[in-house]
Amino acid sequence: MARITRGFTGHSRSGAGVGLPPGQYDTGTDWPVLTAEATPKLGTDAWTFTVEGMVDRPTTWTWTEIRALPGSTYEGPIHCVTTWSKFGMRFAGVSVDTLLDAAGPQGGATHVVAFAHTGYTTNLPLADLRDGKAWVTWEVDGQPLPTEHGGPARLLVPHLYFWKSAKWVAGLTLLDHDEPGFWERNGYHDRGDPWLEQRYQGD
Ligand SMILES: Nc1nc2c(c(=O)[nH]1)N[C@H]1C(S)=C(S)[C@@H](COP(=O)(O)O)O[C@H]1N2
Ligand SMILES: [Mo]
Repeated sequence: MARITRGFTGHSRSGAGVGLPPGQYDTGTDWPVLTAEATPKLGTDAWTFTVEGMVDRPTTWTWTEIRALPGSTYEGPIHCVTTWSKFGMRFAGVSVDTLLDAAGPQGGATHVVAFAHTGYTTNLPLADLRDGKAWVTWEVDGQPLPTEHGGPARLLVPHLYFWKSAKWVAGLTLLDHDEPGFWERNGYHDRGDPWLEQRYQGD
């Protein structure tokens, strides 16, 4: 079970720290909905998750199959580039490590494009999805993830701005190069580390 380390005051490679990242405010109990697309009618029967591209074993899980994998949880904050942060979130799902290990990333794979059932895409260095830093999640605070927040399941990469956490996630494509996703093509930062305030290209 991966957690944000409490009381950490130093600076890691990602600049992760405790409390509010620069330029953010605490939204309290409110959880804003931000979507550039129409909220889909996506039932669990139609939902699948695929890991493809530069992997030895391209793999697709159905809803039933992915839920049978060993579970993993995240407790901690999320940070949106529109300047709200929300603390004390409790998400449950599966670690992206479990999914990547099953598919077997090839040595040359360095980057990932996460894609959604709705067409949304976002890019990440493969390292940002490794070592207990990312989840596919279907439960929040003990309840099924609401549709407007990406249910049945979304990607969760809480150490980066929340636009990297693709709602209605459909899979990951592993690449040997970086390929900007939807917001990254529209002026947002390639990596999006909230502690380094990487909001827009050039930050
Ligand atoms: N499929 C999809 N995922 C998405 C988006 C989107 O438009 N489509 N918006 C992103 C953005 S910009 C943010 S801030 C978060 C918002 O998640 P929330 O609505 O659950 O707060 O989802 C991200 N994931
Ligand atoms: Mo966002």
